[in-house]
Amino acid sequence: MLTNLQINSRRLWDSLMDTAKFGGTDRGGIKRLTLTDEDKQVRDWFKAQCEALGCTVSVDEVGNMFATRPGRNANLPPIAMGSHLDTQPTGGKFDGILGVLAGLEVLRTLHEHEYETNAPIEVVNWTNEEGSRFPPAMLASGVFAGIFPPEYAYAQTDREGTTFLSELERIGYRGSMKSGDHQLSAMFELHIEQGPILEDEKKSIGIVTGVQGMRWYEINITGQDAHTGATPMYLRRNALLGAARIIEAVDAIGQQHQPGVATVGLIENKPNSRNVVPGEVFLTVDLRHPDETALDKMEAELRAALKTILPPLKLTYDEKKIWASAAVNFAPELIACVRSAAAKSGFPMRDMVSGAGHDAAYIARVAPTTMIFVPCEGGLSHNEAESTKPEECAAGAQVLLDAVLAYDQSLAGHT
Ligand code: HGY
Ligand code: MN
Ligand code: MN
Repeated sequence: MLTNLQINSRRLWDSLMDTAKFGGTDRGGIKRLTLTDEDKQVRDWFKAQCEALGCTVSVDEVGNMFATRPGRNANLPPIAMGSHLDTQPTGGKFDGILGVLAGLEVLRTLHEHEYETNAPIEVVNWTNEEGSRFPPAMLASGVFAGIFPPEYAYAQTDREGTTFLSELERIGYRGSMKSGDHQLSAMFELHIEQGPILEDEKKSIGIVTGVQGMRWYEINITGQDAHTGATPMYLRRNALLGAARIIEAVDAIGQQHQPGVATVGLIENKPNSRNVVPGEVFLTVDLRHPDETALDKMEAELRAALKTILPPLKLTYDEKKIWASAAVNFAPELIACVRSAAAKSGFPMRDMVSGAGHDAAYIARVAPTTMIFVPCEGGLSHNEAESTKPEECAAGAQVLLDAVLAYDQSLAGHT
């Protein structure tokens, strides 16, 4: 039986707007890279808000935060609502943040109505979902799911050579709890869609059935620094020219394998001087597709492109795959809870697979997991102009509350 508890839309929106000041940019976005001072500020705020509700907040060895509200049956592992508070360098106010703050709104709603659940209910802030500062993405949920050992995360460095561990310790969020020891009954992740489908179809709720496969590569291209005035064209070994042709080839791979996507997102050109023929380029490639076989083909075509394009330009290169997250399907019993919750409120909905990666993709390997999407304006995300409406956030939070309580009721009688 579904309850009549209603989340407080105004309170949720105020929290979203208030916390946007932690790393807020003058273009209305958020720059809150993982494990920076700004990340610490929002973590401290989140911890205080949850403790004020009587929750215990525990932190694991890679900084994942678990704010737990007790339930009737302490033997049941918590039902989690999780996402991330770190952002891209030019991030928006909602990517990840909506999922954590909507979870907080659910806790606040349960608290003010003194509603007792069967299982403990918790909100999780997963460290370094973005993978922008310390690759790969979803790093700490990956440690929790046993994909990466904690030492792998600790050793990751940003482009300045600073390690994940040194920053985790510096901001005081290296917890003592072993990551992954903390069992979960389930995890629900609310997130903006970060694409245009829901808005285009005027749907309020995305019933997310899974996440597509994703792979990241790092490529170094080596030529020779030379004088732009004195070096004839036929004698050049121009690494940036090679990079330009690889960028074109990567885009062509994405075009040919739609709905797959392919992107060069990060490039470093050295020495990056206006009168030096560039001798070295570092670039990254991001390939994604719902089907792993198609991803294999895209990967093979990337490697073939490197082999055919660079040697004729007298360039050498090295390429390494630094990350692969296989396509994942979510738990049917949780998807059913989301569907019934959306139906209860009469929200128009549609099933979909996530194009973006999320912590839920890894948590699904160790606990029943699913996601809920809400639309964002123009499908824009990873952009300071990212936005959505209070009523969209409220609809997502209401469905999150009702889905969690529906699942909690299904656990009644479980010991
Ligand atoms: O890369 C992703 O899809 C996620 O935003 N980290
Ligand atoms: Mn996200
Ligand atoms: Mn993101």
